[in-house]
Amino acid sequence: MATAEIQNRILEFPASAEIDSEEEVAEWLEAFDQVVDAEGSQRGRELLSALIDRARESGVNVPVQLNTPYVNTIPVEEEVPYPGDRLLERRIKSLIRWNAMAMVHRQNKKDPGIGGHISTYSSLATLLEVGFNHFFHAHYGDQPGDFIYFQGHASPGVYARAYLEGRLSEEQVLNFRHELRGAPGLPSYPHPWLLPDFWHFPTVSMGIGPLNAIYQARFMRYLENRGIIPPTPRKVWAFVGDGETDEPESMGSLTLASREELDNLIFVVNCNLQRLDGPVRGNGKIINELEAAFRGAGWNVIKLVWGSDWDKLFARDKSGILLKRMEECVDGEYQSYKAKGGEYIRREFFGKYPELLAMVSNMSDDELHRLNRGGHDPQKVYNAYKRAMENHQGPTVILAHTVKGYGLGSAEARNATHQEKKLADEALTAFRSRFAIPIPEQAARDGSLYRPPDNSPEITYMLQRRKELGGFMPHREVPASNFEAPTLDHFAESIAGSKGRGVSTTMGFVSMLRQLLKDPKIGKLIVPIIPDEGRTFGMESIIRQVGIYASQGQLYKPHDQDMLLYYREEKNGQILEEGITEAGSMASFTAAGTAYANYKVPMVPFFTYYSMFGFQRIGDMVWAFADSRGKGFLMGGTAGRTTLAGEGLQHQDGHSLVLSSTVPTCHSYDPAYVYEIAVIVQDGIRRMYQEREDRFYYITLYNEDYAMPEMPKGVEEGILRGVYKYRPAAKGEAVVQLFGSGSILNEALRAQEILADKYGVPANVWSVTSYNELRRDALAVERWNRLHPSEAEKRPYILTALDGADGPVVASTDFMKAVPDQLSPWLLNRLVSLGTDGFGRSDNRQHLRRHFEINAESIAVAALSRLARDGKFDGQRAQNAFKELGVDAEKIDPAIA
Ligand SMILES: Cc1ncc(C[n+]2csc(CCOP(=O)(O)OP(=O)(O)O)c2C)c(N)n1
Ligand SMILES: [Mg+2]
Repeated sequence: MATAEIQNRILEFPASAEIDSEEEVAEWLEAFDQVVDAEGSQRGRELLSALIDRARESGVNVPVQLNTPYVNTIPVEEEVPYPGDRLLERRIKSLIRWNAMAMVHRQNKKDPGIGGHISTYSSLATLLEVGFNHFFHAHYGDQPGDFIYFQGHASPGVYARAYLEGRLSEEQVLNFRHELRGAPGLPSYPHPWLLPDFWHFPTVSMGIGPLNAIYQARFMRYLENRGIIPPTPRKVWAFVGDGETDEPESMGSLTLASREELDNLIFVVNCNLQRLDGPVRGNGKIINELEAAFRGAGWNVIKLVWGSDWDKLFARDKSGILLKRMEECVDGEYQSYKAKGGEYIRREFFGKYPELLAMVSNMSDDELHRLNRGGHDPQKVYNAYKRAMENHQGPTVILAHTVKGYGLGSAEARNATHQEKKLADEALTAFRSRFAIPIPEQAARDGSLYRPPDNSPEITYMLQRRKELGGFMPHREVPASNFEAPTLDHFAESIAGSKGRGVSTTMGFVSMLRQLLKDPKIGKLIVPIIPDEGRTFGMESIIRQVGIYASQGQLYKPHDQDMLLYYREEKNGQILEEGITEAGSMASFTAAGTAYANYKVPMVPFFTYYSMFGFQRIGDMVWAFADSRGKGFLMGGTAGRTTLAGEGLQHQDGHSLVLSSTVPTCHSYDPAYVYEIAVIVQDGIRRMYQEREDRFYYITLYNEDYAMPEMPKGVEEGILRGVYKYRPAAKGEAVVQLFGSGSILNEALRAQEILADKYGVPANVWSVTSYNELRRDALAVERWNRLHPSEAEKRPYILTALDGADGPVVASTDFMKAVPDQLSPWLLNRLVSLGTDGFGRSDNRQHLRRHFEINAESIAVAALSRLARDGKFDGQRAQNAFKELGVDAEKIDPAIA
């Protein structure tokens, strides 16, 4: 076979005009064959590669060849025998198949439309079972375990195994997709939020698993190189759908894995040739396409195309005709072969060439149909995994050829198989027979679960295998912690104010981060993450302080080496400078923010980025982070539609706070002053790591410089809950309440002066650090009141805080009006929201704020206008104020401009 393979490879090279003699080619081939026959394929490979080098040196244009023939990468003569009990493992796998199918089937019988999937797992079963029985190491004692990213739609199979292992009760399994019945149930897919002692990684949103797996493997090395955890042989396994590779997230970071030489990373692509609607590449070959992409990206590629049944046919194939036919067929045809059966395979596949047809003349149609694919052959899978484990030159991908809906009879390899949820009675009994499930016919028709007794050979074997590999998987555990958060005293510098110097909240935050990095207790746990935006945020000093993580160290002398703040890269550098990839940075944030559970080290990530390119760009990854019970700080820099001057429409963010408000465990803040950030960060670290609450933070950072005041006394609670009175009216009882957030608080303060000085209207100014926290509190209180009508009504914090403060509330923000509008149910018609709805513009802050009607003048006239409508101020005087303050009442609405 090896010879045919190589011949084919050579013949595929474009014919050169100079080679006019077939004889000459034959001579070369013969010589080559002799070497391979005598010294093996490795020697053949070396020879070829030396020849290619020589050709290149001599200026011969050698074509780049990223594809190998459509056969297994591991030749049969290099395989080792299977170490397990094949028969027993097959029995176990059959039982898992049955229970996985039965669990989905039953739910849909009793509750039509509840959904579930059986065909993904049916194609993945062997790939997972060989792993469970021989490769996946669990975490136990001081032994670190492997990380496994399961294909989300294969969850029934993973549950079915845990059921046989005795880890999930029958009741739980019977409540698959029925989580809200007052009894333990099972979530549809891998969700640590819903099953926190089981799942580690949410994967079901296509593309998120593979991307996170790459950065997980990289973060493991980061922790090792920084001495936070000892180096370990553990692996990150990512099971990925072939259709899933369509997602840019799946393929976008492949070169990071090879650049970082992540030999702790193994991808297994389940190439069942189908996605949801139909074939992945009906007109081509997904395995070859992926082979070229992964190899081009520098991965070690193992093609696992054909099962052992084909070996004897290959052995008989002296002319290479079988391989030729395999190369000719496209995936749409391969799918049809499995969907249509043996007679069709004989006619359409083998029948194309008489020689090929003759090769299978002694085989029945049934035998032809059963000719297995690599991903369904434990021997081949074992060898591929072993090879992957032994590879120490970067990441490995195994491209495993499988059949979607394997074993599902008429649903096998059909386009509609992904959506298959219920089997007909005959299909159930056929399934029972095919996989020899020892249950009565009626039980089969009912889709009853089946678990053999604890002392059966199957259960004994599978438990023994898992014991040897360290325990059950998946299994998530959060260790006890004696983490002590730094107190607010540690943030003294941030709380003291800037003594009149103009600084931005971004600068204030960077100083705070520098202090945290120096902290003897938690400094080393801090993980600063930046996507090529460090300079924008003034982080050069941090780069100098703790260095950028570079697994190879710094192999060059940086041009700015003589400067104080040079570009410092180090093997144990602390900063993750991710380059221009918010998705990759978010994946790092996810690895770091879940390290408290996955690595048992409470890493505290701060991911600082351009706020516009956060939630709206990678919102689904943030959602998965929350599902993962991730902790840490998302710092939205260059925030605000008008504070970021000059950049215009694509950059100016006025809505990330709307988006962040949708994530249940995300706590969003929009601080105006550095001391507010200090209070939020200190309390955040305490709550997440000391109190072990599953929450994380989104904090906006602005780049406008102004004097940062010293923290007034007694404002901490207000900062954290969302609002506090910052500057009361200088004279008289305030008749208007001005709310301001972030940089726009300064406009509210200026408006307070205009109102007092020019119109004799006293106003209080409040800093609103979080409308979202105020809303959540109010909703919770309201719900309690609704559920307890006989008890004394409670009051939301926003109303308690405003006690005695009357008049309209004019809320101005650099974000959309929807942000303050979150409080409208409680402020009723008192609320006037001023915000930045609409597309941004390139201009300076003064003009931007006038355009969006959130400058001090616009705030002042909004207050007067509202007072006039309430009959508390003269209408004509209010109208005149527009002219006096230069606010154009007839200009276009910025929301539609
Ligand atoms: C981001 C995203 N888009 C769409 C879907 C819906 N979806 C679920 S499974 C699936 C097809 C999966 O095909 P493949 O990756 O080949 O997995 P297989 O089931 O074939 O193993 C799709 C489109 C999803 N889960 N996530
Ligand atoms: Mg698929």
